Amino acid sequence: MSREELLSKLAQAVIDGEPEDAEELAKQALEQGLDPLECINEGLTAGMTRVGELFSCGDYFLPDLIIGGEAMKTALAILEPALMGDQQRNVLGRVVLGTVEGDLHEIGKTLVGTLLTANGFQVTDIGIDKPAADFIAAIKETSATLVGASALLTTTMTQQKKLIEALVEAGLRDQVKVLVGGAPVTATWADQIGADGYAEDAISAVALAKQLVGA
Ligand code: B1M
Repeated sequence: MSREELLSKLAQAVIDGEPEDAEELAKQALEQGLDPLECINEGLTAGMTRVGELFSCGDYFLPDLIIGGEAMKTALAILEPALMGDQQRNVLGRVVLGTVEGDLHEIGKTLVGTLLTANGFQVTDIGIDKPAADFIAAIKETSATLVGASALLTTTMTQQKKLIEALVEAGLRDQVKVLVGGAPVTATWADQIGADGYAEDAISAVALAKQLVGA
């Protein structure tokens, strides 16, 4: 199968919500020497974007989002270890990463964590639907100097602001740089809430994280 065909089939497996196909295609892609990051961006994420569009226009419903997410996660489980091949030995910085309270979207956040880890950061992923208090507890526990908050809903973006306010209240704002991201998040929003940076995708999150910790 050609590269284009494989990427298109990976996207289709997510659109159709077929985890087994997605897994098989991901394995095949690696066997054929495709770049795992290209498979994620041009295959799986392209499929997920289409799922979102179909949901927006009313052709897809919640179960379609769930099964599309499952298909993407199954393929990521095959592709992400291949990304880790580039892992460096020196720890560039300690990061606490999570999806904010009220938000159950985990795929983008996890991808950001994987690429940060692959590029030398020590990542504590606290998971999804996490209140500011959980981020703060993890920052204290790990002495992290960077915190990443993901939000995929316009209604949960405000939790990123609450996190920054809670960091100030806890006296930790000077200790940690705050990185925000997620589909509805913008650089303007990041500025508005006093975050240190906004990244549009996982690759730019790594570049920004390096910049923020001075690596
Ligand atoms: Co939901 N959902 N969802 N969903 N979902 C969206 C986000 C939506 C845009 C779909 C749509 O309407 N077109 C819409 C939000 C509208 C809005 O508020 N603007 C939406 C909705 C409405 C909902 C529900 C409310 C639906 C309902 O119940 N009626 C509900 C809310 C549940 C909740 O969170 N409380 C809901 C539920 C779900 C599922 C749980 C079923 C499922 C997630 C499954 C899972 O994560 N295990 C799901 C899915 C799959 C989606 C879409 C289709 C795909 C999200 C995804 O995984 N994308 C999504 C539509 C879309 O985004 N096109 C949608 C792939 C992933 C790689 O990209 O997450 O954007 P993304 O991450 C990127 C960047 O954003 C960035 O880097 C990542 C990698 O490049 N990034 C960061 C992300 N976090 C970052 C953090 C950083 C830096 C960069 O620094 C810290």
